[in-house]
Amino acid sequence: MAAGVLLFVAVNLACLAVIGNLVSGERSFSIDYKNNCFRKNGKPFQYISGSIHYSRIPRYYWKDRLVKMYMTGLNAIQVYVPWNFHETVEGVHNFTGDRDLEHFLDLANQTGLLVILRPGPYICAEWEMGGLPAWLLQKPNMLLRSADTDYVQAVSNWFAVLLPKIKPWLYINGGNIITVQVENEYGSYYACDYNYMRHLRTLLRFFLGENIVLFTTDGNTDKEMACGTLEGLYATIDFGTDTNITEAFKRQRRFEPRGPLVNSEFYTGWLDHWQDQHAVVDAQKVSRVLGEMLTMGANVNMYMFEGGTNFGYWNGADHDTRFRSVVTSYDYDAPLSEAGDPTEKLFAIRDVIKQFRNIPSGPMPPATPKFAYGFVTMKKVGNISGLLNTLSPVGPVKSQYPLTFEEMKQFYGYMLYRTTLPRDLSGPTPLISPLNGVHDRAYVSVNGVFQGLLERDTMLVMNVTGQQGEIVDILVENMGRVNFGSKISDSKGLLSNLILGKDVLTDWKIYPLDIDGAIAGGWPHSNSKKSSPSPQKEPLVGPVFYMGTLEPNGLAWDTFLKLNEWTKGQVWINGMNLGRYWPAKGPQQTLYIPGPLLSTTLPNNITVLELEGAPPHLRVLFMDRPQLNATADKS
Ligand code: 6GJ
Repeated sequence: MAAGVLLFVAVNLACLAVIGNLVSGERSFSIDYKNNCFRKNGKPFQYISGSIHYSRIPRYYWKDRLVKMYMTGLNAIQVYVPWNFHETVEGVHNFTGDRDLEHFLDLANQTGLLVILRPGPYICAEWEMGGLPAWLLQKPNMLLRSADTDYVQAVSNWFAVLLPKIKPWLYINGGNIITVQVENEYGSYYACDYNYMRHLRTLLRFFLGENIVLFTTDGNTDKEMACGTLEGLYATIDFGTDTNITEAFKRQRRFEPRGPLVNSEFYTGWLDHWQDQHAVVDAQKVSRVLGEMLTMGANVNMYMFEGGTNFGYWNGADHDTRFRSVVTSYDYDAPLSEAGDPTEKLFAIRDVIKQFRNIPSGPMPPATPKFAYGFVTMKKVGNISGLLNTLSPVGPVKSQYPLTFEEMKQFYGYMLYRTTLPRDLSGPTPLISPLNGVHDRAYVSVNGVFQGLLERDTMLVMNVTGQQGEIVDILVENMGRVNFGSKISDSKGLLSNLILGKDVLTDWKIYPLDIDGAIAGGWPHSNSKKSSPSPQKEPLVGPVFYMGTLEPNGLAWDTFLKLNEWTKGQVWINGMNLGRYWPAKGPQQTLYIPGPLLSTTLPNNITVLELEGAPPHLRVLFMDRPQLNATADKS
C-alpha cells in the first residue's frame, strides 16, 4: 500500500486506539472529530450495516431477515421510511401491520441491531416517486424537494406525525437509532435549495433534539457533495465496487476534514428495469472492497443487504433518455435474496467481517422452504369494459378533456377513459398523443375489441378503426412514478388531449378503478359459479381478468409464480397484490409469493389482469425457484 494511503489509513485508525472517558450507564452516540470515529458510550464504534426496507417485506418475515443479518456479523441496519407508504391519502396515517415501523424497530432492537434511519422525506430507493406521496402533485407547479411553501408545509405536517414516533427509539433515549439522515442525495437534484435543507435540519433538531447525529449522503462527485451537504449535518458519501476508495474518501475528507469515514451506500448489487439485462455484482469483488474499506476504519452500509419486493404498485421508475419502470422484484442481487435466502455473497461478506469483529456463534438460519405447487388453469372473467359496475362503483367523472390520476384523486393502478368515435373512420386512422401525454401505457379498445396500445416515449401513435358513436375505451396504467432526478413530478393518466385523425377527442367519462378493493371484497371468486376452466377459443386480447384456484395441499411454503407466454399484467392471490409481470420484456419471469400468504386448508384465490394477450392454454405455474434473469421464455 503506497505511503500516502498508509498515512491516510493510519490517521483514520487513530480512533480505535483511544478509549474515551465513559460515564457508567450513560448512553451516548457521537462523532469524535479529534480521533476520526464514532463513539458509542464513549468507546470507538465502527458500524458494519446493511440496508433492508420493511416496506418490501411482509411483516411475518421481518424477524427472519433481521436474524440472518445479525448472524452475518452486522451491527446495524439502514432503513428508509417511505412517506407515501404511511400517508397514501393526505392526512390519513397508517402505521399498522406491514406498515408498523415501530414494531420493525423493536424487532431490530431485540435482534441486537442498531439502526441508521433515513426518513427522507424523499428517499429515491426505486420506490414510487421516491417515497413522496402522489397527492402532492395535486398542487399545480409545486416544486418538490425545495423551500416551496406548499411542499414545506406538507413535509412539516408529515414530520410532526413521524418524528415524535421516532424520538423514543433514538439510542440516546434508550432505543437503537444511532444516526438520522437528512433528505437523500440532495446534491444530485437540480434545485440545490439550501433553505430547504436548513428547514429540514430545523425540523429534525426540533423534534429529535440536539444530541442525535444528523448526516447527509451524496454521490461520489464534488458537485453532488457541494449541493447536498450543509453545516451541522455530517457529510457522508456513497459508491460501489468499481471505485477508487481512497479517492472517494478523500472527497469526503474535503467536506469533512475530521470525523469518521462513511460509505452510506456500498452497492452490493443493482436494480432492474423492465427489458434490462438482469444486474449482478460479483460477490468476490463486493467482499474484497468491503475488506479494504473496513481496513481503513471506514463505516460501511451495504445497499442492499435484503432487497425484497415491490408489491402492488410501489415500484419506482427512472427517466434518463426515456421512461423506464423498475421491475417488481427488488432482489438487487443482494446478499439475502428477495425470498430472504442466504447467498454465496452473504457468506463471502461474513468471512470478511470475521476479520474485524466477532461473529455471533451458531448456524446461519437456512433458506425458507420453497414448494412447486404446479400448474393452475385460469378461466376468463371478463374484460374491463364490461365490469365497470363492479370495478368503478362510484361511476365516472364527466369531463370535456381528460383528467389526470391526481385530478381524479386516484393515485395508483389503472384508470378507464371512455368516449365515442366522433365520425365514421373510412380506414385505419392514427390516434396520437401529440404531447407524449400518455403516462404511462394506454390500452385502446373500440366497442370492447382491443385495437392496440400507446406507450410513453416509445409508442406515440396507433391506428384505430370504427364507426361514429362506437365506444372508445382507453385503459391507462400508472407504471410507477419516477423516483430519481428532475422528472419526479410525474403525474399519471392522459396528461394532454388525444387526437384521432383530425379530431381532438372530447366529452370523456373517466372511471376510477378500485380493483384492489373489489378483490379484497372477494371478487371475482365470491360471485362466480364453480365451473371447470377450459382452453379459450376466442382471441384473448386486451385488458381481461382471469381467475383460478390453487387448491390447498397442507403446505404454505414460499413459491414463485411463472406466467409463461402471458404478456403483461398484475396478479393478486388471496387479496394480496403481488405486483406486475411482463415476461414479454423480462428480465423478471417469476413473481415471489411469501408462503404465509397461502392457506393450507382453503382454496387460494388467484386473479390475473392481463393487459395485452393471454396464451390459449391459460395456465400459470407455481415453481420452487425464482427466474429473474431471462427474456420471454417461449419454451
Ligand atoms: C441511490 O442513489 C439512492 O440513494 N441509488 C441509486 N441511484 C441511482 C443513481 C443513477 C444515476 S440506484 C440504487 C440507490 C437507491 O436508489 C438509493 O435510494
